[in-house]
Amino acid sequence: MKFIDEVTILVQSGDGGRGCVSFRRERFIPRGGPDGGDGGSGGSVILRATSRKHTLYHLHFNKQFKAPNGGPGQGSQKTGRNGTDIVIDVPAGTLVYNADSGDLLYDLTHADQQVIVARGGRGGVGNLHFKSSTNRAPRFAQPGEPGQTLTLKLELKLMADVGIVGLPNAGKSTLISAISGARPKIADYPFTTLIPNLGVVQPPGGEPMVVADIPGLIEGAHAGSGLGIRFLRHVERTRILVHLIDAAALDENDLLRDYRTINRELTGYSGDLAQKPQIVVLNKLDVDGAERLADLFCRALGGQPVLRISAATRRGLDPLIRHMQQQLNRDETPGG
Ligand SMILES: Nc1nc2c(ncn2[C@@H]2O[C@H](COP(=O)(O)OP(=O)(O)OP(=O)(O)O)[C@@H](O)[C@H]2O)c(=O)[nH]1
Ligand SMILES: [Mg+2]
Repeated sequence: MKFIDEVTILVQSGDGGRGCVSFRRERFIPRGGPDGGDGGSGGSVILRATSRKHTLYHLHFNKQFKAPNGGPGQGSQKTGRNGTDIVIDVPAGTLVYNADSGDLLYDLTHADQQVIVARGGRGGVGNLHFKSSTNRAPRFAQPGEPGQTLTLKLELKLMADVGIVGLPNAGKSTLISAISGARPKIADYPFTTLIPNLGVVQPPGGEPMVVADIPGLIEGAHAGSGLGIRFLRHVERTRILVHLIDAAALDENDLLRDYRTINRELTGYSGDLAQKPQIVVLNKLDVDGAERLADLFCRALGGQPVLRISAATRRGLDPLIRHMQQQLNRDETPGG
């Protein structure tokens, strides 16, 4: 399945049905009164956020949604049928823009939130309603109200509690697969992972945390190099970051350089990203010599806390998960 995080769709609500002009016809009552029913309302188009979708892929091929019109009113005071609503499921974290004006219309941040993006037209009133003492036999009814047509641009910004950032090959995908059910591709070359992956970490006795593996961050990403800029926007809606650094490097300068490169990219994209609480984590501590580089790196960073793990051998993962929980509890602002 492809990762689609942007799509443009056309939505059309149904027209309201027209009201009916009709008169009662009964035996022995030569001129019955008006009995024209109202038209039914047109169907609406509704967007609903769901936790079962993680991309906008399903909208990539089917981009037009037209809800049915309301049925016309009928004689004998019968109301026309209402057009059924169309419900379009989207992942939580979907922003809805008017594609023509560029205005942000809605932000569906949590599952089960729903909005009517195109409201069905109201049905017209039948001639029954126009009966009065001065006009006992109205020969008119209202037309139905027309539906709305709108072009919407949907943009997904993943909502995750924790974003794992780091240069290619740092071990982000290895880490997310070690702590959650996510199974992204892992390999010994940069740019293995091409799309962000979400996983749920379930700490024993704690709240589940949604974690995102954000690939593609490289030098110059914020200015458009590679795919990084597309994925930086997913970092925007994570609450805290795990900044993962490959400690199986040649010398401690590599570690510092990698660390600063990622921080520069975050700052370059937006001040908000740079301000997010960050847990600095050195990975691949199972490799010979990594411990020594880690010591030097920590010294260079001053007193800042740095965790040491091996995602491959699972060393240090429990303390890391506890740290993530603590940071999230400290930072209670939802959505980030
Ligand atoms: N020795 C050792 N190797 C590791 C560890 N974690 C990851 N690796 C290896 O490092 C390589 C890169 O790991 P990935 O998890 O694919 O790295 P990534 O950060 O997701 O890389 P991209 O998807 O390319 O951005 C793989 O060969 C992993 O097996 C670790 O703790 N120790
Ligand atoms: Mg990866």
